[in-house]
Amino acid sequence: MTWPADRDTELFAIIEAEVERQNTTLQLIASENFASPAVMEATGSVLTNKYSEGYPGKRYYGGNEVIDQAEDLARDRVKALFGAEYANVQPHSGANANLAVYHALLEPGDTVLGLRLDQGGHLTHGSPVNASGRLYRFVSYGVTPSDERIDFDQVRDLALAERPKLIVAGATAYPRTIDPAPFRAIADEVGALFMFDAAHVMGLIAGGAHPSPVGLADVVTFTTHKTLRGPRGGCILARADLGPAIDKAVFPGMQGGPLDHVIAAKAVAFREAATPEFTAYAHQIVRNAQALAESLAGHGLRLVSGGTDNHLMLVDLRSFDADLSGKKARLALDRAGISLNENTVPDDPRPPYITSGLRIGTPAVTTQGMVEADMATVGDLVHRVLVGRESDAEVAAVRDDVQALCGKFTPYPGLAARG
Ligand code: DSN
Repeated sequence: MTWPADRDTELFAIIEAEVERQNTTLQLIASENFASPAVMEATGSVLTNKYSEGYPGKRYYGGNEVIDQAEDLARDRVKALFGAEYANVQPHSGANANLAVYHALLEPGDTVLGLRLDQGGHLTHGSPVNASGRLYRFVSYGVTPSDERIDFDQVRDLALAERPKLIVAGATAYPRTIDPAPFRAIADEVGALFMFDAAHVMGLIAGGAHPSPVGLADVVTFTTHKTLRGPRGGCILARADLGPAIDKAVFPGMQGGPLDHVIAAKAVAFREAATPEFTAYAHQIVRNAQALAESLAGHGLRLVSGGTDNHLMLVDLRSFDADLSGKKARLALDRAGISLNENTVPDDPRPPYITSGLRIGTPAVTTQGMVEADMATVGDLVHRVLVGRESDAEVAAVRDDVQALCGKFTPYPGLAARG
């Protein structure tokens, strides 16, 4: 064996720095989580070496008898977890999963309904800068101005007027439960297919904390690394009769060789998500989000829709401090060791790279073991930074308090020295 004998200290020092950052700062990005050691072990396995274009039993390369077992296990586990008829575990990401479904079900130019990006939708739900918006004719629905929840009257009116071939539900920054039932009813009324993009909430669905769209929607797409706490990747569930078209759309339509190491890690995550511990975790994510929302509201911050019933909340900063954009707030919080992202609020007057809001999520801190009382502390820390952002001393003091809090909930204590 002729591996290089010297350790790549340059690169591994960078990884060690990231371990240190994750261990000592607060991760409040709603789409992030801490994967388990078993998920990371599978991701770092020899399965990364294999080429396996095709599907189990129908590959274009030899030597796939072991890989077939891993992919079959992943498919069987995810189907059992969500009660699905069909699964494709190959999408490299949620975006790929969505685009593959469009490729399978639509022709270029077909009409699709999706949630507006600035109201919580995703780039792949028809943004003009995304392939979805360039290839298909997306028409956007939004939230009502009064309660900032999905406007189902508008969804129905648009569906009746536009006669879409597909209706897409799901969001990337929406703090309320999305009930799949009214979407199904509207899709049936106009003869449309119904896809639910459950990327953000699939862990909540696995744990029974949110209603499942599986069985109601024709197709459900999701990522495996958000609330579901698996490796970075995507997945598609669908009615059995749509399976062949979706398989073809993923490979060879959109992707080449699957990431077999990631598929194996998905199998690990699906097993973890089927445990009673994960059910408790999913419910705790929601309780923590509600506790954090309460703390922030108690400090005078306005929450979009007045609160949350999932894993995230959107803070509208405009009434708190007209001068404070989402971007300015995020940069100040970063200096204090609190990671989150700026986000548009409904009908945001600022552009998407500045924004008037913050998106704050609890999946990662809940994995660390934090509970409601800790969320009150986190809310206090966020508020202190927003108020004291011009004072280096105050930001440094919060940074110390963040480190002390994280010291009680270190996600990867064993990794600190290894990288
Ligand atoms: N980037 C993801 C998120 O943060 O929600 C969506 O793709």
